[in-house]
Amino acid sequence: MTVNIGLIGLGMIGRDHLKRFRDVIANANVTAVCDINQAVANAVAEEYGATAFYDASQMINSELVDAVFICSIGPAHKEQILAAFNAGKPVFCEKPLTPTAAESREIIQAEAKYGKRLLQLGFMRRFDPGYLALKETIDKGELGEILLMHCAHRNPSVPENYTLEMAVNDSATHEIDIIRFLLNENIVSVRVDKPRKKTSRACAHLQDPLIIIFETESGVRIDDELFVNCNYGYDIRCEVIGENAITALTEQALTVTRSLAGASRHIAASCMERFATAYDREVQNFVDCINNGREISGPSSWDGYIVALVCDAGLASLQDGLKHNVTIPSRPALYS
Ligand code: NAD
Ligand code: ISE
Repeated sequence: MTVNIGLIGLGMIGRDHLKRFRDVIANANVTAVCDINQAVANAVAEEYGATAFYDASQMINSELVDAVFICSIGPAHKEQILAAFNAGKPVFCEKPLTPTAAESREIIQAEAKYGKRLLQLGFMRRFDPGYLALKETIDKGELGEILLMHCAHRNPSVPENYTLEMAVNDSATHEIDIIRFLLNENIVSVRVDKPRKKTSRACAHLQDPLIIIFETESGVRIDDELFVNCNYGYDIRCEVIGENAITALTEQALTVTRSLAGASRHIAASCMERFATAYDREVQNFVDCINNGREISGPSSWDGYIVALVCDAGLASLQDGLKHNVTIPSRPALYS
């Protein structure tokens, strides 16, 4: 069977996923595309042989669409997810689930009312071979008791409309999710530290870099460097410090070049390059669940809700510099 996909939001990641559906993903076809920018919707529809829509709810309810793929901006997610749930259609949504935990809670309630999982969230790092290898090492107990983690999230640059808050609820969201995934426990406190020095490359409204300190239920302390104008490339780092051993993501390049300049490795230029395999796998998982009649799997609305709770605390800390605790509600059976 071929799943007919309706894709909403034809910006940077939306177009990357469109190419993926065309070139990589099996058993799916993008039949409809939607963007509030009508010129963009028309041009992309023509390029991909899809039907153009300018209103998400019309596209979601169209017979052309079996499943909904949301790549619009965060503030538009809630309404589009709820429309897909109302139509009983499976939905893949790019992170964040929603910009606030209160909105995410509405999604949890709506999915619970439906009675089974309908949503996969775009936390693609859970499909990345490097992070999966880290998780395997941790789960085997090779490190002993985990004590610390050091993370870095470096982007070469960000556009002018990237706000200080986005360092927490757009970029650090990825670490917040992957920390829970790797350590099998929740984050219980957050503190955002604003170093006195900032890069001259950042816009005036940004403090860049930032350091975020997380603590988990068992007391693992994690520092996350958010440096979104690092200039040299898209560089994601993660080192886990255990009592017996230490493990870390390696450089992602598969080769080393030796020359008169010394030994060098290629560094990815963007998330699309760094996480290409992870994106391919997460999207194929979504399509396969639908095709095989399985309940949707992978990162859930619940994961998105918990991340949003941590982000809310992070945003509060961004204001006052203090440590903010996160209270984690008990997990409904639907997400066990
Ligand atoms: P973008 O600004 O490049 O594109 C967003 C598109 O959505 C624009 O074309 C805009 O016109 C359209 N849009 C906005 N509101 C809409 C609405 N109500 N209905 C239909 N279309 C609408 O943004 P982007 O960088 O592509 O990011 C999109 C989403 O993907 C965000 O949630 C972002 O956090 C996420 N994202 C995830 C990753 C990842 O690594 N998983 C990477 C980049 C972006
Ligand atoms: C962007 O939205 C992403 O999700 C990227 O993966 C992340 O690295 C970047 O900082 C975000 O702005």
